[in-house]
Amino acid sequence: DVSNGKTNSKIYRRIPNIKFTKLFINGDFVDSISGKTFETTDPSSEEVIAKIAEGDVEDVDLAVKAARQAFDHGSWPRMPGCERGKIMNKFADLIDENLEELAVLETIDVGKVFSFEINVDIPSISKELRYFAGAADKIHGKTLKLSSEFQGYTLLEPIGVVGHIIPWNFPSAMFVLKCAPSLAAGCTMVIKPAEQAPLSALYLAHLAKKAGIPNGVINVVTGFGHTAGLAVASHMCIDCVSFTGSTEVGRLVMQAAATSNLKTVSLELGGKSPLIIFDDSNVDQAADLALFGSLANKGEICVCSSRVLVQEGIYDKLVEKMIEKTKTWVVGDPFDPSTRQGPQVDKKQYEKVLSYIDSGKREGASLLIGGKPRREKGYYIEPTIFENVTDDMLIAKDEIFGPVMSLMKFKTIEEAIERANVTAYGLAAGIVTNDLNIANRVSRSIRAGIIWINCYHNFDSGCPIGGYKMSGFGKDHGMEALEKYLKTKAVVTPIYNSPW
Ligand code: TXE
Repeated sequence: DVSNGKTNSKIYRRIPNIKFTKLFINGDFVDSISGKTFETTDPSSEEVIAKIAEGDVEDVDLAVKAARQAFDHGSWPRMPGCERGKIMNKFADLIDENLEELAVLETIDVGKVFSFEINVDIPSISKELRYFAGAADKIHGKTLKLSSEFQGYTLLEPIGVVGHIIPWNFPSAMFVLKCAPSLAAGCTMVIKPAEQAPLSALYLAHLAKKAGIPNGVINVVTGFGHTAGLAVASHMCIDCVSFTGSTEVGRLVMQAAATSNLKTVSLELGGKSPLIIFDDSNVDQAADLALFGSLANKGEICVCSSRVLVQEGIYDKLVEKMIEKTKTWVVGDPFDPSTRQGPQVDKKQYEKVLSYIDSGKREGASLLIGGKPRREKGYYIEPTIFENVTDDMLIAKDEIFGPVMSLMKFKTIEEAIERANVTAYGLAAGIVTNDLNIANRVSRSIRAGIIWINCYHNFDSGCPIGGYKMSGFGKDHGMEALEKYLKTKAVVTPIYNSPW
């Protein structure tokens, strides 16, 4: 029983089973051309887990050549969609068969809670593959009636070689989120995982090969952002780059695309999402949603509800309930089944979060609970709630990406809408109310890519997600994701003596 207590947690720690540490290019695991490696560490122990091949410009170039060859001359884009779907389903089966191993890798590399990985996160990625496997043979264009002498039709063709640059907060999920729709479309790809969390990407590449995805279709170049990542964004033979990460780097990716070959770009960037709790809400449920929305995955989720706007009538009761619940929110060993929150991914993120906590104090917000590192070893931070947060404070404006909630009190629905929208971001929002009219009005008034009503962090392969404003553009999940990886070609021909 993998979710059964500390005994198992110790067993898993002793056998991290790191089988894949090299670049995956054209179906083989290879050293980087420079021979350089970098270390990936366990954020709960601060110990090095493995040395990983450090890819750079030349390695990206090799990977792109393999992907280009597989696209221009290989079988993947040319095989019937149902055949691609069959192989993708096999890939999904292999993920299910290797659930524990993947969950362990995520927990060790990122500090993610093991029980969540094995029960929710990793199972969701095989579902994602199956969703897009089913779409692979349903990619159709349109017939066009142009005029009496001409007819036309559109072909939806795979866009070509795709560069996927992914972050570390959901390494497996991001890998599949990006590769599943692009595989279904018939694209080939180079994936650049985040340097903080390369292990599961290499493991997934191995499973993809085992499933029968042809060599060169998926290539994985581990390495750093300013070298390997930038090389992907600026490569002349990549047709499309799909990026998830910080807004700052999103700009660089777009610049690199613009100054190289004008590849298409999609960006899923930062957020500062509001959760709006109205007076009529059930206090207990609202408190649970607020904590889950803000603290899940240690706040390392782009859609986290880091701003919680609470109507004045329910405010005091809600605060009391949240403090009570936060006290029972277990921070600690991510392998322990009672743990709700593991360590932040690395020292840089840990220090970033602590510095935002300091800035909140300096700018005059009141610290309700938390605010300190949790342990001597490991990058643990207490779940932290500030109140009396004003819209101009840094903790209300910037993406903190840690377990820090900012509470704000509001009076009217108009004020809630205005303050919810005051941010430069527009990734997600949540509404807690039993009043359908409020829910409808607010959900249409907020400029964000997904609105959760009486729920939060609800993701589904069929439900598109992606931002408004500075949270980026282009969707992941859903048929909208598939569209990113397709190009429309119009074909026109004269038609003689048409009766219509
Ligand atoms: O992100 P980066 P970091 C936010 C979050 C976090 C902050 C910094 O606020 O605290 O970003 O995290 C690659 N050209 N998000 O530094 O740098 C990099 O190697 C091309 C939100 O980890 O944006 C990695 O693979 N690529 C987010 C990926 O970009 C470059 C999830 C993301 O790293 C590059 C993660 C460059 N010049 C962080 N520089 C979300 N939206 O979910 C870096 N990379």
